[in-house]
Amino acid sequence: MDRRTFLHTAAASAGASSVLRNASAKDPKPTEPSEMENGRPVLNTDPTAPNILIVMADDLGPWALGCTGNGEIRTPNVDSLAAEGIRFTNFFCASPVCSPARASFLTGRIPSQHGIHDWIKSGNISVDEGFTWSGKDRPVEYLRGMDGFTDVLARNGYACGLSGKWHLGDSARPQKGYSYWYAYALGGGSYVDYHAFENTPEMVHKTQYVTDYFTNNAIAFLEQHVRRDKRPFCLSLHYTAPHSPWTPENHPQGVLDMYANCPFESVPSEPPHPWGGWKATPEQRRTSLQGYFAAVTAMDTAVGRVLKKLDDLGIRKNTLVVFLSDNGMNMGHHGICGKGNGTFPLNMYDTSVKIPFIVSWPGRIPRNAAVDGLYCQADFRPTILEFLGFQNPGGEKCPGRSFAPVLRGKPDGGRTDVVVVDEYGPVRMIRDHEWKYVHRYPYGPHELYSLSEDPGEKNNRIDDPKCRNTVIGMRSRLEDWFLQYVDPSRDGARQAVYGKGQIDEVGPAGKGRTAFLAS
Ligand SMILES: [Ca+2]
Repeated sequence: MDRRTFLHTAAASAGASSVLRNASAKDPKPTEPSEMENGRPVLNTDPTAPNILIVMADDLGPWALGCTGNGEIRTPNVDSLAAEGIRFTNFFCASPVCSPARASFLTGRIPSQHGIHDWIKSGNISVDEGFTWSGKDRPVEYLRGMDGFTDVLARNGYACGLSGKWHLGDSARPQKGYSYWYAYALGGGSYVDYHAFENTPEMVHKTQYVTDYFTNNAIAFLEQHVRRDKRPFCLSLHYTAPHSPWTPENHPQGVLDMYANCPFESVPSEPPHPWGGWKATPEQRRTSLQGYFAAVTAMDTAVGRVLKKLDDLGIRKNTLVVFLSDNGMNMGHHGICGKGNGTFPLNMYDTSVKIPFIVSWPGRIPRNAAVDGLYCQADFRPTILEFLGFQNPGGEKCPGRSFAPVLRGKPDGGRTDVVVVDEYGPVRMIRDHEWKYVHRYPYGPHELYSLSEDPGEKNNRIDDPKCRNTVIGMRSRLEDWFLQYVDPSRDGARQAVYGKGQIDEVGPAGKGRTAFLAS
């Protein structure tokens, strides 16, 4: 079972067509890989085409970082990224669960455009043994035919590498322009007993602490790259931390010990939510929080290793670093353990939909800045492509809006009437600075919160006569917005998404097969 050969052949998916940069920027100038020059590393020093490092955490709520005010958790390296860059205080996932959010970040499409509406339970890998969550499994390339921003980067001369979690189907196959593919086989699981792909379709069994494994592969990419390749790179380092499991055998004792006496006063302990909330004993709560905090700190230490490697290789000054999570997380907030699917009906609390988002490029973008504008993952693709001077093919059909001016230290002129929209199957949310409205198709229950008066979202005003016009107005904006962008064949409002996993494609591609599990 350690090693298994697959029948299908991995193939890089970078397309051949060229993409023009915006007229205001320089012409496309893909460069070819080259050998070391006189035994010294060949470094990309072109400030108009910086290297990009994307560090994505898994289920990391913004509340679980020192730089957001948590005095109990230790995250000095992420805190230093924030201190030397921009921290976004109102950044939202496109859907509060792993796979849909990751797909939206990559493609700029909302779930009702890309068709991934729940965490992918089946379609990750090809195995006959029943060791996956769904028993036997076969690969499904859920984003087949859709461009990621990494495809655009690859076509414009970037070397793209992935180390870590993929969780968008067919994990053995390099996709979306990545030519270095060290992918975690499933979406999550044990930190010390798991499978991965190491640039080949042959799966390997690993027992190294997974956070260190991803980090080592990321560092290997950096070392290999500067030895032989002067092209800019985009390295996606996707941790599974701090996603469960949080039991002691999954994390290093040394980092667990750091929290042995932690009171965990930074995390609310609320009565179990009526929709299937967290019924933990005090001992279970402590074990889970200790493991969660340990997973965060171990990841932070690993991030520090990667940043030091950038320094040691002399490339930090020309590398844009982005740190984010795929979705938010409740660890007792609202009496929930989990994110959007921590309850049923699925929830859209800020703790589920708000994510940490930090961008750092010392000397090039503002430092120690906090930006409170409303942004979401679908904005990243247009932002990074505009920032680099590339066109965004298909962008006009997607809702994302570039916030590249913010990275340049300029006021962000648009979005005075900001709308951030989230969706998880038939549950949709619209939010501005003042109000949040949640609509559940077709029967409800619906919710309305005054975020200025009730930031904890405790008082549902949906039936308050004083709020009738607010409900009507926000519902209308929500429906208009989705009508503008939804692909009817992939419309989440029509899908019975339970938060228990997606096992097949939706719409015509699924040919009538069941796509979502109910239990
Ligand atoms: Ca996640």
